[in-house]
Amino acid sequence: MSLISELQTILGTSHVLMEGDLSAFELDWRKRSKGRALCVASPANTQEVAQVVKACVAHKTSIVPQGGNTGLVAGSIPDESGQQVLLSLKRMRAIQAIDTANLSITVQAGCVLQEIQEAARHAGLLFPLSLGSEGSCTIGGNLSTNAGGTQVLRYGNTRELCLGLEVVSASGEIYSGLSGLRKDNTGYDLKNLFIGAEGTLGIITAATLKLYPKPLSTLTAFVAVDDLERCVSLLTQSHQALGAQLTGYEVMNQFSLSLVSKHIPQLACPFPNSPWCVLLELSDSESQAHASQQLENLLSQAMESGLASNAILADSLQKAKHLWHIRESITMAQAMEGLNIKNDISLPVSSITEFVRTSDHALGQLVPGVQLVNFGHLGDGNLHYNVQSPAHMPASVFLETFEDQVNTLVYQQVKHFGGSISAEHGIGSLKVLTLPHYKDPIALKMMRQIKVCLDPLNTFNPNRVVMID
Ligand code: FAD
Ligand code: 2HG
Ligand code: ZN
Repeated sequence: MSLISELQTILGTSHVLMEGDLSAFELDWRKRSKGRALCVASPANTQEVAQVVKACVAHKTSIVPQGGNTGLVAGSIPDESGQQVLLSLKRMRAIQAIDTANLSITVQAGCVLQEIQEAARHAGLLFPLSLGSEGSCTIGGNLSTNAGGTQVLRYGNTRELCLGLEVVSASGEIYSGLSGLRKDNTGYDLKNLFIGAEGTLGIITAATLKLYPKPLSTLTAFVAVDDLERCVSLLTQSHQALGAQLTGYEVMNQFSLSLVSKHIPQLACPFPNSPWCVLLELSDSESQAHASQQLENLLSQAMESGLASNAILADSLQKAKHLWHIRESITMAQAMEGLNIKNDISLPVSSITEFVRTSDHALGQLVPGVQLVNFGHLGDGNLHYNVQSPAHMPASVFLETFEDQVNTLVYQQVKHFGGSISAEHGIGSLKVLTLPHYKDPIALKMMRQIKVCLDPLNTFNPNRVVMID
């Protein structure tokens, strides 16, 4: 029997797509890479995933797992061969259980992040993972990329939010690790191999995740700051004043905010003349009045000492959402502006100002007039140091002429300052050839050994993250 016929028998004909417009599955979110799938297979449950894997292995066919296809490193689309099965987890979106005493939730991998947040809220609890793509990304994708987002400062990356996983292995066996245990030292921590593996080691089919008590109040401030150095000093001051109550600290340069104002005018920046802005969030378990007092004190000190030049304190949930919406729309506004180079980097917070000063200068010398869309999670030392063509140069010409040189310049700078070339988006196919230049060779060797051990036939997402000869 052909592979397609086998998949149709396992899943039903209507869940094996081969014709029509498959671009939603084959084109990456940034519209920079397009592949071609043999078919799109959409299982309804873990047993079906296991059967699909066994059939693909028998037919020596590789599998690309896909959740919401919001990844930014072209790791969730098939290659151009037309020979890979794209495995969409989107039908597997059940919330399986909420355990309020254990503060945990168990969900299928295709659950959309926002639905998990809502289910937690409904139970009077908080699932803190929060990203601009939360309306369409899935928890399987979040786990597979170890997504970060805007609450990492307080709650950690997706890895820190996961208690257990269910995974289909490359032999089609089901690893049932859906434990809600917070302590379990019975050998290697297998779940942490699959988290951040970008679909190269196994298919995540379900997860048990941590929930938290909902903070009593959450307050948001939008602050105008004259330069990045002051943004870093204000971060230090915020840590000192707010401690663990500081749940978010985002920076945005004015150029990134101007793109939002240009393409989404209802989200115009409140401080259009400020070179930098900070979005700061405080969560408090005492009272709204207590939180307001703390934030007001911090902001008035910042204004008096010259760290801040202006500030707005959102006095309603709606206003807070509006301010967050401005920040979270930068990626979309940048996409509306045109193709660009993304650098998702992390550095010690103490090196960030010097990194940006020297990198801005070097890029200006390489490409006069180059535009920097610089924003990100400063509290985590994570910048989205994105590079846009000069105003007079078409984006396609810019990318063709300068992409490699810009990447090399930025990555060399990252290396010099002791940073990482991927803080939260992963390696995918975009950075797979770059990684060996910046990763410790022994770490890379061990990564390849793990890949060969868990997926000896290179069935899962080949040529992503690590290349196997
Ligand atoms: P996909 O894009 O479908 O897949 C991502 C990777 O995971 C691929 O390698 C895929 O093969 C693999 N994969 C997917 N599901 C599974 C599974 N069940 N089992 C095994 N492998 C699987 N990322 C951040 O970290 N922080 C942010 O703040 C952030 N903001 C974003 C804002 C916008 C507007 C956009 C478009 C993206 C943003 N991202 C961010 C990137 C992206 O949304 C995240 O990486 C997200 O976690 C991907 O989820 P997904 O379901 O879309 O995964
Ligand atoms: C964010 O923080 C995302 O908004 C996307 O990680 C970053 O667009 C980007 O480069
Ligand atoms: Zn980010």
